[in-house]
Amino acid sequence: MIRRIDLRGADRGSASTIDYRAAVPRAEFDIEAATHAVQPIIDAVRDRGYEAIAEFSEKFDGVRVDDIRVPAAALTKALDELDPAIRAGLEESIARLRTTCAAELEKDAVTDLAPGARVTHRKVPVGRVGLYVPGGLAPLVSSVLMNVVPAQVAGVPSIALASPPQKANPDGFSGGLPQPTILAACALLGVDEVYAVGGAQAIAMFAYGVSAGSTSGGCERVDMVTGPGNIYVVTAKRLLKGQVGIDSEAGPTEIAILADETAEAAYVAADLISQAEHDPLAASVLVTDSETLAADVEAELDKQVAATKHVERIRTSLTGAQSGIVLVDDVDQGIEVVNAYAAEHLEIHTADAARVAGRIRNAGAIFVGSFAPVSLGDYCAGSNHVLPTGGCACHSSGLSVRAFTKSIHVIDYSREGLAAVKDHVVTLAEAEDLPGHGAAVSVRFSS
Ligand code: HSO
Ligand code: ZN
Repeated sequence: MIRRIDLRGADRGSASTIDYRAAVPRAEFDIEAATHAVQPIIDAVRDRGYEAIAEFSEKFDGVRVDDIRVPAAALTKALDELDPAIRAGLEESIARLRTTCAAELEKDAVTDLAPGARVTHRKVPVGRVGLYVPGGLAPLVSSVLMNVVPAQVAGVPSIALASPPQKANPDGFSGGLPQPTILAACALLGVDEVYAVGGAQAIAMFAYGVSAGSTSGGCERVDMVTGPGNIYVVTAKRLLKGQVGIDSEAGPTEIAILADETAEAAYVAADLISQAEHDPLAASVLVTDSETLAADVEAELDKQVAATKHVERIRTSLTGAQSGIVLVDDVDQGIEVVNAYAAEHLEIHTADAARVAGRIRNAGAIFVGSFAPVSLGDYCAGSNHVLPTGGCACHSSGLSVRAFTKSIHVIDYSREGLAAVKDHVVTLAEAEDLPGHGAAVSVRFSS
């Protein structure tokens, strides 16, 4: 079912002509096409506020929402009604995330360069953030934690969250609110500003803000939007970047596994399936130097996929052009391939997995050895699961405390400190033909 890509015997080394990035293709994610659909939504929300949002909710989510702000009572009720086992899982996940996030907090860097010459790199949390949590194929309650906890630990004073309104269902759920587990997680985390708004309209709402009106509360604009979403959400973030800060773009999920003959085929197959379960466009890629393992994983996939709940979605993803088993000569070549691919998630199932992990430069997150599956990171490892996709891991990082923190250089020089470098400033300003710059320093020393 899954295709093979054979890179064995390829010309390697510095003169290599193989483009490993192209050898492992990715899902087509046609942002250009989505732009035509998304720009009018953004414009409408900017111009007509919550009335436009209500129209889009009716059109895309199939439900009329008169007030976009979720009432406090709905949050409390959702938490009261939360299954205790789910609550226990969320609490463990929150506790682990808080611990890792606390360790990530950076101190101000204070540097005394000379007498009276101090530069401080001050860390400041972003003032207000809008976190987006998709509903979609699976409502990702874990994404609430992954967005909220680092923002809270960073010290962000104002946090709002948006998630699509659900349709009414026969179990008595009246509709118009985000998925109840998502609301419960917000309540558990103390996030009380929640909006029943999904898709591109949610991102536009955060970027521009909307005023309160006769039937609805408003939403103040935010400084930064984070969180995963479908192609419309990603496109809206790209179009609104600049107007608002964004985290890295999160497209369809990806798992790459680098494995040798020591790997357990059943684990490898299960992990490939786990991420394929997200989306027909999800990518599952195995890179191995073992023909035997490749065959065993293929057999395991046949067996395990048939027994999964979301069999169609998984089959589409595993048989898609974005997934495959890549055969390489040895683990060294495998490392080159996975570094070029820059997967969102990379698992290492090789002898001496920790050493191999140390040679990985590009991955959103690295999972070391047989007992660190991506599912662990999705829920409860203490790491973040909002990670760069589409090869962006070669320049971007996953969500963390740092994503919610900015820094400011504070320059604190006395007369003595300035005197020591004044001639350099004047010379450099003249070299750039900007004598006014030099004069701004000299004036302080002309007696
Ligand atoms: N694997 C997804 C996150 C997720 N999985 C949430 C399950 N729930 C992207 O990293
Ligand atoms: Zn997942």
